[in-house]
Amino acid sequence: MSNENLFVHLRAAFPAALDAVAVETDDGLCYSWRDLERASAMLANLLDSLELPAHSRIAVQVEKSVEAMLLYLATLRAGHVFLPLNTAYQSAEMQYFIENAEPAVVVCSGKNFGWLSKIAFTAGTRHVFTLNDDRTGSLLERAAHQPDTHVPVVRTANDLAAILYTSGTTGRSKGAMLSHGNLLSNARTLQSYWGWQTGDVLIHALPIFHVHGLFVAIHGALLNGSAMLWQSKFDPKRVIADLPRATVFMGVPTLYVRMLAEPTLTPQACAHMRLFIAGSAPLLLETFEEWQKRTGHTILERYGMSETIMLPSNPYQADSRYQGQAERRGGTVGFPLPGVELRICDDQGQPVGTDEVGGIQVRGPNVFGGYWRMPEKTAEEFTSDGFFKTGDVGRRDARGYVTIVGRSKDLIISGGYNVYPAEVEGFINELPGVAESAVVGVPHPDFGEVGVAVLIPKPGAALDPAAVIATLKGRLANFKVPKHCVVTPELPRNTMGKVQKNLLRDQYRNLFQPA
Ligand code: MCA
Ligand code: AMP
Repeated sequence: MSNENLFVHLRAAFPAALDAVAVETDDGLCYSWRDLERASAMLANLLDSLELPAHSRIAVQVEKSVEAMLLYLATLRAGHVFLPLNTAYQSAEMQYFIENAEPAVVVCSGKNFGWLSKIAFTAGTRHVFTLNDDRTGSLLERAAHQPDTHVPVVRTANDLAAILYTSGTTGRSKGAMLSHGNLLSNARTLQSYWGWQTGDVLIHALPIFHVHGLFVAIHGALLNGSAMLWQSKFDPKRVIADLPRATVFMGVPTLYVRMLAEPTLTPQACAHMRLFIAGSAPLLLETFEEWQKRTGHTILERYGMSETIMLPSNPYQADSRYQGQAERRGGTVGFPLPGVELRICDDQGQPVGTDEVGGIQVRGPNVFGGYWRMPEKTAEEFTSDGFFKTGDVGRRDARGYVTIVGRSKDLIISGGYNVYPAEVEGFINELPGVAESAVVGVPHPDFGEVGVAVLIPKPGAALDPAAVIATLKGRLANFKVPKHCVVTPELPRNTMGKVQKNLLRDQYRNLFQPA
C-alpha cells in the first residue's frame, strides 16, 4: 500500500540540495531543508514516545514561528491530527475547543500555560507542552533528546490530517475534518494552476492557524521546494522590502490595503515578483485597480473555505477549459479549479442560469469529510448528491467567471477573520443590563468589514458602550469584539418580529467611511 501521508509527498518535493535555505525568518535565522527534515523528525519522535492513540488530536495555540510549522509537519509525520487555534481565542473559547476535540496533546505559549493547562487537564488531556516564539519551551526541550530520523506513519488519503474550527451561524463552532487526500489534492491543483516554478520564493506574512497561511501558503512553497521569507507578524514595510527577493505573495485584502498606503510600493519594488494572490474576504475592485496602477501587477483573487480549501481561482495563465481565457478579472473569483465541481442553485436546489444569483455548492476531492462529531450538522450541509452548500451566494457569467455577491449565512469577515454575529450576541446578551442585542457588519476602510453592536437595555438599566466593549475584550477573541457599540430603545423588526439587520446595516453603513 502506498503511503498517502501528506508529509511523505511534501518531503518528496524537497530539493536535492538539502543544505539550501528553506525558510529565512525576519530575525535573520535560516533553516535549511535538512533542518526541516531533522527537526520535524525529532518532534514526531517526541509524539511517538508519548504512545498516543492513533489519530490523536494535537491542539496548538502558539504565536507564529517556524517551530510551530515544524510541529504541524511532525503531527502529519506521526499520523496524528493537527488542530490549530487562533492566538486571539480567550479562555471560554479555548475551553469549548478542548472539550469538543478532546486532544491528547495541547501545545501553548508559556504565558498561557497556567490557565490553559488547567482547562486541558480537566478535559482529560494527558500532555501539555509550551512553545514560545523565541524557540523556548518544554516542547523543544523534550524534542531535543529525540533521534533526528523518523519514518512517516502510513496513512490513507481518507485519514484525518487536520481539524479546523469554523464558527457556526447558530450554536457553537464546528470542527471541519480535513484528510491527507483533501490537503494534497488541493495543494497539487494550486501548484499547477498558479504556475509554481523553480526558483519561486514565497513571502509568508499570514498567521498559520487558518487555511490561508497554514495550507495554501505553506503547502504551496513546500510542494514546490520553494524557499519562504517568513514574517512572524505582517508588516507592510517589511513585505515591500522583501519583494525584490521574492516571487509570490499571498494576503487577505487588508494586507493589500495596508501595503498600498506605503510610498515605497512602486513598480520597481515589484519588478522581481511573479504573482500576487488575494483571498479569504472580498477584494474591493478599487484595491484591485489601485494595485494594478501602482505596481503594474494584476492581483489574482481566489475563493475558499475551511471546509473545502480552495474552490475557484482567477487564471494565472490561459485556461484551456474556458476558451483559453487568461484575464484576472477584479471583483470575480475566477473559474472553478480543475477537479472542483461548482454549481449555483436556487432555494429549491435547482441550478440557475447564466448571470443568475443563487447558492454556491461544490464537490471534489478537496471537500472535507464532515464536522467533528456532528453527523446531523454535516448531513444538513450536503445535498443528496454530495455537494457541499457553502452558504455563499454568487453568480457565473457567460465567460465562466464566478462572482460572490453575498452570503446566506450571517457572517462578518473582518480583516480575513470570520465573526459570527450570533456568537457575539450570545456573549453580549449575558452581560448585566442587556435585554437584547444585534451585531451587524459595516464597511471599514482597513478591515473591509467590522462588527457594530446595537444593544437594548433592560428596563431601568444604564449601559455604557465603552464598558461593554472593554468587558467583551476579556471574553472573546479581539477580532470578534465589535468596533462600535450603540445603545437604543428598540430594534427594527419585521411583521414576524424578526430583527431587520439589513436596516441596521444601512443605518450604520457610513460609521467608518471617510465623509
Ligand atoms: C486585528 N484586529 C482586528 C483584526 N486583526 N480587528 C478586526 N479584524 C481583524 N482581522 C484588531 C485587534 O483586535 C486590535 O484591536 C488591533 O486590531 C490591533 O491588533 P493587532 O494584532 O496588532 O493587529 P494586526 O497585527 O494589525 O492584524 C491585522 C491583520 C490580521 C494583519 C490584518 O488580522 C491578519 O493577519 N489577518 C489575516 C487573517 C487570515 O489569515 N485569514 C485567513 C483565514 P484593539 O487594539 O482594540 O485590541 S482562512 C480563510 O478565510 C479561507 C479559507 C480562505 O479563503 O483563505
Ligand atoms: P473560513 O470560515 O475562514 O473558511 O472562511 C470562508 C469564507 O470566507 C467563505 O465562505 C467566503 O464567505 C469567504 N471568502 C473566502 N475567499 C473569499 C473571496 N475571495 N471573496 C469573498 N469571500 C471570500
